Amino acid sequence: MDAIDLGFFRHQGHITINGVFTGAEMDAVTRDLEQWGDAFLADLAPGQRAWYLDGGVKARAVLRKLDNPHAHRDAVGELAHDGRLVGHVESILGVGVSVYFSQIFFKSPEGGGPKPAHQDNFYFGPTDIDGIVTAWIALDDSTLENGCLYFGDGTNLGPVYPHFAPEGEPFNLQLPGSVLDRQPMSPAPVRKGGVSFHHGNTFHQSGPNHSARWRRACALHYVRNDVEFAAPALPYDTALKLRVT
Ligand SMILES: O=C(O)CCC(=O)C(=O)O
Repeated sequence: MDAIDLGFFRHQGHITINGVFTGAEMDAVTRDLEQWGDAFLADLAPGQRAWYLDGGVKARAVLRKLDNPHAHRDAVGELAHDGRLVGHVESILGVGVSVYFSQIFFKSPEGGGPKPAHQDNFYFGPTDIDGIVTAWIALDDSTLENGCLYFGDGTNLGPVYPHFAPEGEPFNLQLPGSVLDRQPMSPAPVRKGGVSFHHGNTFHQSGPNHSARWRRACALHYVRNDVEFAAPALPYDTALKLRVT
């Protein structure tokens, strides 16, 4: 495993490492998530539709996301423990890490919606802003066309800003235009099996999917073992915190 360039990560607030996992490994995880997604969709209560469905796809019900796959699917639990990934996470955070929360982001072909710019540390309110890193695993190639991530370089070195949520979308916390106007965002395409790591303060967003191909990703939010979500903006189930090392 090549060492992560920590100087680059600390300066930019994010770094991409391609080739952490193989394409075949990603296909196996995706097949499992498709089964889980189908079952989840079939049982989805009407009151939860806005939270989980992709508003950008009108023709049919398509999932936008699923929460805590590390706790519900063995395939993702195995990724969370995988030494090829955990080695990089521990280079950033230090030895002794847990997954506190995780998400699958589906971005459906022809209309999967954008994710507005935000800082994970506003959502999580951790006890140490430097004690958390998100490992965003590309289950598909993630490109400019299908809605790759964009980052605000160096925003990890700035503060956590207040976020707002649009009416009826409490889950869609986002940075205000007055802050974003001053901040260019750079695209960060990732090849299938690659991992993009970002600091909890780093501004990030993703565009809509204009392509005919899926853009799916698994985000594992790692913390150093002593870190808690002390002031979260949304509810998180602390019982699902998974000690990895
Ligand atoms: O995949 C996306 O579109 C959003 C990812 C994200 O917000 C995250 O990993 O923290």
